[in-house]
Amino acid sequence: MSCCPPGSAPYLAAEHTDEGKVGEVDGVSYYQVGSGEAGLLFLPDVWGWNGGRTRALCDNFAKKGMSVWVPKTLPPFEGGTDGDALNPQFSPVERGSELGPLFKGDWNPSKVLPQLHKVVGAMKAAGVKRIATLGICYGAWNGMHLAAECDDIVCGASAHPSIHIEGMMGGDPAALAAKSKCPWALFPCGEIGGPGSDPDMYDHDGPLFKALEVNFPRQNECKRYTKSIHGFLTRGSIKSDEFNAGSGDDVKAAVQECVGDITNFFARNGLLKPKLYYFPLAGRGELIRLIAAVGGVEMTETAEAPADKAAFGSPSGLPLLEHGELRMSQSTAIENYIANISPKYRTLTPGQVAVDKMFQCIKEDVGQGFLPLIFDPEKKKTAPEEVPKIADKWFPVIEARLPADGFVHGLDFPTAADLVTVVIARGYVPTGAAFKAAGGYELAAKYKKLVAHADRVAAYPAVKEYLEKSASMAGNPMNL
Ligand SMILES: N[C@@H](CCC(=O)N[C@@H](CS)C(=O)NCC(=O)O)C(=O)O
Repeated sequence: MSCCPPGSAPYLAAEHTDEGKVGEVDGVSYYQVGSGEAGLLFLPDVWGWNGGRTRALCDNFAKKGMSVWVPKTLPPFEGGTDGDALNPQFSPVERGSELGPLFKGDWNPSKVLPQLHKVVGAMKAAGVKRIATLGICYGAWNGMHLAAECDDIVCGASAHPSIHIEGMMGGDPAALAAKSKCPWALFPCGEIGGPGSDPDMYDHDGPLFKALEVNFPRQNECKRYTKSIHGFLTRGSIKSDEFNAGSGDDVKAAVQECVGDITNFFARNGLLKPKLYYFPLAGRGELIRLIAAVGGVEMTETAEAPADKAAFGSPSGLPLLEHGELRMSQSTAIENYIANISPKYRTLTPGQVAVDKMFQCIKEDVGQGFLPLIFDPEKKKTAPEEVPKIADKWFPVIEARLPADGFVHGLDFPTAADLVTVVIARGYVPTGAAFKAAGGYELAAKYKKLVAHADRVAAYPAVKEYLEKSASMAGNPMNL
């Protein structure tokens, strides 16, 4: 849940001034805001490209680092909204039966998808490299059809999905979902069977969700907004003279929560890059960097700490991580998060993940032992006796778990457990500096297996490439 109090997000205001511009590609108009490689194709509800708070939401997603595009695809009905879809006063609660002919006719995906493909082309031409779709109600029906035929979509999300229109048109929504080429996050509304609710096909036990899980196991998400009604994200608590899907501060709070859920799902699926805050040295950051490099997660990094570390859950220390709306601290937790979202590490078993975590914690214990010996001038004097003691306490434990050949889990790629050995054997802060303080402790002389394992891991192509570029592994900005 967002930490902001209800009403504070600018997209919740009744009035909104668009921050983007209108463009056109091959006869299809669109609203566009934001820039960069992360593209969001916003597929609106039955009020179209300028309905409710659609553009306010889009402007907000743009501020999170997305290039947002909203196609205008529907011939207007009774004047529409800004020339698209339904007019703002149209009530689907009272007149829902009038929508069927539109869904069968000009609003059918067979008419809409060719237009969406043109906008996807324009997005790519503008430099977008990764595309997520956000389908609102009816828009999710188009989104699911697009996800079945378009290889460019990395993930889809939907608030109050109406993919069940596929069933109303004689098709099978689950069969459609089974064709999706990407995972989805679904946010249906209401108590199942209650007023303003979405059907249970979207829930974890529902046929549509299960169909998505076949090709993307454990990558799909569903969270039911039981206290909100269908339509709340774009039309809850909007201008009073328009059709409203619920009203009041609770609805606004749910909108903020849902925007956060959508953003974080997009982030986890590679649309947005995580940002690491850490010093240019190994310390508690190097394993995070290595896991990202081998796991296939592109990260950005800065040594400039944010003003509000408390928002990350840290009283003062780094590393910190920012991803989507996620703000977090604690190196081991960050290592776990990056491994969790890594495409490479998706198939690790709970047992393998647990052993990786064990190695990560041992690395932290080793660090806790060495850090005072390199930073505290008095304790530094004891390094010649203390460093071998710490080494003899922990390194035999590590060596006992290392294979004579290959990697810890017997896979053809190294995981966090293997990468820990590289951080210990090659990182300057704290191990290299502690060895120096001890008068030149020779790790390779006593712990040959550990060093040989680190060498093997360092030769793995992604690690090798990382080490060739890394300034932090040997980084010593404090002259230790
Ligand atoms: N338990 C925390 C410890 C964080 C920590 O102590 N970080 C050190 C650098 S490795 C730091 O920033 N110290 C300065 C400070 O706390 O202000 C973690 O694992 O991330």
